[in-house]
Amino acid sequence: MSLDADVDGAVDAPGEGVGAVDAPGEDAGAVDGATDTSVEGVGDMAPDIMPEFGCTSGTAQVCYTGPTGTENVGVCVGGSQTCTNGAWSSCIGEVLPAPTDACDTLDNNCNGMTDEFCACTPGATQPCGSDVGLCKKGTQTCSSGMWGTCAGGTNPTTETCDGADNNCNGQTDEGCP
Ligand SMILES: [Ca+2]
Ligand SMILES: [Ca+2]
Ligand SMILES: [Ca+2]
Ligand SMILES: [Ca+2]
Repeated sequence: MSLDADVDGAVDAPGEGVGAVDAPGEDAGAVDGATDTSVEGVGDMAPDIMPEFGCTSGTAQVCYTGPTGTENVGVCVGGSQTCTNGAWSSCIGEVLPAPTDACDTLDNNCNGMTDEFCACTPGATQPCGSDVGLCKKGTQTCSSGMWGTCAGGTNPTTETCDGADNNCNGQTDEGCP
């Protein structure tokens, strides 16, 4: 029998799979995070504090349901909710982060950076094109965060034997006899 090679490889693999048990246990802790630390697993049997339930009808409080750290950043602000029949209403008037940051000079996704995905500020202009040979630079304008087409300039043309650099590559009448 020749067992040597097969045995070594088979033993190692199953042991590594045990680590997968950790993941389900972590999910339970997210709901009642404050009570977990001292009592560990036994704490589930003692529902002593439930601060999230119930309210006094007619009262109001500020609220914000966006991700932590985004309130009052960029366009994001909190709202208010009122207590009716012992339950809080939904949060009214809050502004939550947008999925992306539109190119509008505002921090729409509330990450502290304004228009971070935009190449330019709407309405801005810059020179474009080439001023080599017969070419003249034009101007392009920023629209929706992207530079528009180059307008007002002179673009390269096919090189002809006319004493000028028509294709704007820095060489005059290249290829001519
Ligand atoms: Ca923006
Ligand atoms: Ca942003
Ligand atoms: Ca040329
Ligand atoms: Ca030419």
